[in-house]
Amino acid sequence: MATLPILVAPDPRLKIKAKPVEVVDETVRKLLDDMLETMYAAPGIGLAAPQVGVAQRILVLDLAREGEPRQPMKIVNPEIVWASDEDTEHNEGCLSVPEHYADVVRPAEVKVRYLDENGASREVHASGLLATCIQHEMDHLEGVLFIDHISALRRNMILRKLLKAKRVSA
Ligand code: GNR
Ligand code: NI
Repeated sequence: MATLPILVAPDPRLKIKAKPVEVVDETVRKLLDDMLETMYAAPGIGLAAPQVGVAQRILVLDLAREGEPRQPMKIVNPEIVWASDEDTEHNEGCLSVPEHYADVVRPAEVKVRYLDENGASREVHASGLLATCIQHEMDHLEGVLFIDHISALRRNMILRKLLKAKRVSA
């Protein structure tokens, strides 16, 4: 296993629409494991492949609290097959938008169909933080960040700050 560098906005690779995985093979399983290790090290509760520069429809999640046993979820080619009419608002952050947070409104519950690490089709009915997080990760697969859900004024302010921080550290 290995940790991978996490891309920080603004970065054109975070804006690419990711391609479906054709076969869930050993390469995909290795990436899922490396993404989990990267997510735990960050630390974060989710990570999508575009955040590590891979334009494929792959994501990992683990919503277990500190001190609880790990609950890794490995998700390939996810599709929302149902979303609730009811919305919920959550204060979101993103490992690719470090140190910035904003309230984002999304469907409160979603049913997601996906392939597991063996290529088997599965479904998960997500509510609460899992619903928010899985939709946040699926946005990454479309090249969408949580800051794309807020006003252009705030988004551009955040992007300018991140760009400036990159210039200072370069
Ligand atoms: O670690 C993360 N926390 C989080 C909190 C609220 C809503 C979404 C998230 S996902 C984020 C990790 C990340 O950037 N995933 O893409
Ligand atoms: Ni994110």
